[in-house]
Amino acid sequence: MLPQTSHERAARLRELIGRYDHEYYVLDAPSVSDAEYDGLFRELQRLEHDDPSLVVADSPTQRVSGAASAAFAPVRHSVPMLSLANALDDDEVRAFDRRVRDRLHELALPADALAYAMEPKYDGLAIELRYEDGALARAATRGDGSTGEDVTANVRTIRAVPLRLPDFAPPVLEVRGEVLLFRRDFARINERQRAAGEREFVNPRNAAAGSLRQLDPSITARRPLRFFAYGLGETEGVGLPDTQAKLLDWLARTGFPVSAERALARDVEGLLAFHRALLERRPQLPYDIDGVVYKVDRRDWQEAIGTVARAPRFAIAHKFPAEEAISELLDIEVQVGRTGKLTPVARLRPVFVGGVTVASATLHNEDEIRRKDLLIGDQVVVRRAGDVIPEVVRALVERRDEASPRRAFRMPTRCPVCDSAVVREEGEADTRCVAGLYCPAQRKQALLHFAQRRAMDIDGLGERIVEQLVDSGRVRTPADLYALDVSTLAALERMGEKSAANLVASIDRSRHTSFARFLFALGIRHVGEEVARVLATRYGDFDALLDEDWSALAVTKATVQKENVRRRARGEAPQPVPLEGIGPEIVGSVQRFLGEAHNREAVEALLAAGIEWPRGMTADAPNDDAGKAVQRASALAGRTFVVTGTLPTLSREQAHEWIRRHGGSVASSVSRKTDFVVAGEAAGSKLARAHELGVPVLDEATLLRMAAPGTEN
Ligand code: 5U1
Repeated sequence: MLPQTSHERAARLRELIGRYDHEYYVLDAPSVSDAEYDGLFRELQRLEHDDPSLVVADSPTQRVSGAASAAFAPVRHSVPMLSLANALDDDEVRAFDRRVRDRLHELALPADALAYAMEPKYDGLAIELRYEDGALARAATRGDGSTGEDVTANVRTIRAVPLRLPDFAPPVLEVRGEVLLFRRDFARINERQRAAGEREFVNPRNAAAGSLRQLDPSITARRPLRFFAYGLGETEGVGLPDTQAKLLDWLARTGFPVSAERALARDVEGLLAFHRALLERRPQLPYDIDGVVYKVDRRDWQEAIGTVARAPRFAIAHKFPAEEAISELLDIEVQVGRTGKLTPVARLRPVFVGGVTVASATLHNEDEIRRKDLLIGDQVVVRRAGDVIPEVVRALVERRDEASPRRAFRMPTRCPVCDSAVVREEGEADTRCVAGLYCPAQRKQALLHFAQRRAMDIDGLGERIVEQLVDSGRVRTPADLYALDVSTLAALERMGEKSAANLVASIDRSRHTSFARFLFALGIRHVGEEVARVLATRYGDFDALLDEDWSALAVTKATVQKENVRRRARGEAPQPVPLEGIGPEIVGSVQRFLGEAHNREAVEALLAAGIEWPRGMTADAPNDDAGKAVQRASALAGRTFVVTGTLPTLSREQAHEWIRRHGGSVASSVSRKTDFVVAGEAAGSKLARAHELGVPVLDEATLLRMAAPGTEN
C-alpha cells in the first residue's frame, strides 16, 4: 500500500467515522468496537489539530455525530444534548483538571474552592424525559444532539420512569439520563430470543437500543429496561439545586433512579481514586459502565466554564479499558482437558482488551462456533470483562469480502493428544476422548480419580505428588504406581522417607479391593459408584465383562421388561431385569472403553500388578499354593470374623470368600471368640453384641485392606 498523505488519511477517516456513526446511531448495528471508533476519531482530531487546513465543515469533529432515524417523529431539543470528551489515562485527567482551573482563573473564580461530582458512565442510551405540570409529556432519544426521536410510547413502558412527579417539581422539567438493561435481564432476553429461534443481541446496550426503538410498544414492555438520571435539559421555575451532587439527590427525591455510586472529590487524586475503586467494583455492578464522569460540581460554574464544539468543558468521561476489541481469528486449535473434553480454542492476533493482551480465547464447543458463525481468518470481536476469561463475541461478517480466504472449523475425529477415538454423545454439546487411562492429557486427573478414597483408596497420593510423578515421566498409567519404591518417592519435593514409606504401604494395601471399587477407579464415563456396583454384582470379574454379548443382553432386557408388563397386569411378581437401571448410554460408554486396546492393556497391567478382589462364591476360594501364600502373609490369617448388615460393594458371600481366601474363618454369631465384626448398613443385633463384648468393628474398606501383607489392625 502506498503511504497516504494527511489529506487522504483525513478523508478516509471522515468516511470511516461517517459510516460507523450511521451504523451506531441510525442502524443500531455497530460493526466496530468503541475503542476502535475512539481511536479513529482521535486520529482525525490530531490530524486536524496539527494542520487546520484539513478541517472541513462536514468533518465529524465539527458536529455532534449521527442523524435522526426516520422511523419516529423528530423532536428538537430545546437545550442541545451534548456528548462528553474522553480521557483515556491519568495524564489526560490531569490535563482536564488543569484546563478547568485555568479557566476558573480566567473567570476570576476561586479555583481552590473547586469540587468535582463523580458518577458512573453508563453504557446505555442517552434519553431526555420532558415533564409538563408534573406529567410525562414526551421522551426523546439524543439523536444528533439537536434533534432526536420521539420514543414516548416506548419509554412510558419503562417502570423506572415516573409518569407523574410530586407537587414540588417545577412546571417544566427535562430530565436526562440513560436507558439500559441489567446484565441478568439481558441474559434472559437472549435466552428467550434463542428459544424463539430469533437473532441474539450482542450486548446489553444493543439490546436496550433495539428494545427502545421497537415500533410496537408492547414488545418494549416485555423488555425490563431501566433508567438512570444524571442531568437536566430545559427547566422553567425556581428552586433547583445549585450543585450536581445536590441535583442528583434532588432527582432521587423527585422519583428518578440515580446511581448509588456517586461521590465528591476536591483534586485529581480524588478523581483517580474513584476511577480505580469503580473499575474494581465494575464486575459486581448489575449493569455495564464504560467509565466514570467527572463534572465541576457548581452548576453556575459549569455554565461559566461553558462548552466547545462537541462537548462541555466542565465535564469529562474517564474511560475504563475497553472490554471489547477487534482481532483476527488466526486459527482454532483443540485442547484436551483433564476430563477428556475437547475444547476448541481461538488463536487470536494479540489484542489489548480489558486491560490485558489477549492472544487466545475458549470457544467452548463445536456448536458455539457454528452458532457464532466463526470462520478461521475472520475479523472478530473479542471481549474480556473484569476477570472473566476472554471470549470471542462474534465475527464481523460484513468484513468477509475484504481480504484473505476463510476456512470452516471441523472437530477432529481422533484425539489430538493420543489419537484415540473421540465421541459426541447424542444430546450433548461436548466431544470427548474415550481413552481416559491412556491419554496423556487426562493422566493426572485419571490417577487422582483412581487413587481417591471411594475408588482404590490410596492414602497420601494427592495432587502435588501426582503432578511430580507424571511430569517426571515416572508414572504414565495407574499400573506404574505399583512399581514405585520408597527411594523414588522420597526423592520427590517435600516428601520425606517416612511419608514415602507410608505411601508405598498405602499403594500396596490398595491391591486388595472390590471389583466395584476397581471398576469405578477406571474412570469409565458414566460409571459412577452405583453403576460400578451393579456391574460388579452381575459380572464379578473383568473377563466376564469382556465376554458379554451386549446386543444379546439388550434383547434379553427388552424381553424381560415386556414380560414384566404382562406379569404386572396379571398381578404376578416381575422377573429381575438384567442390569436394571443401566441404560444404553452407560452400556455404550462401557463398550467404548472396552473396545480401546489401550484401555484393555491398562487393565491387564493393573491385574498383573497384583490387584485382586473377592471373585464370587465361597466355592471359588483358592486352595492352590498362591492362595496359601496369600493366607500366610495376611493379617486376616487365623482370625474369626462375623459379617453383618449390607456392605457397600461386596455381597455377604463375597465377603466370606475374601476372609477365607486370606486365611480367616467366618462365624455366624458374635461371641468372645470373635476377632472382628465387619458391619455394613442396617447392621442390627450382631453389631450391638460386638459393642457389648468390645469386639472391634470394621467397615468393608478396612477388611479389604487388611488382606495386604504386613497389615496389622
Ligand atoms: N453519568 C453521566 N453520564 N453523562 C453523559 N453524566 C453525564 N453527563 C453528560 C453525558 C453526556 O453530559 C453532561 C455533562 C452535559
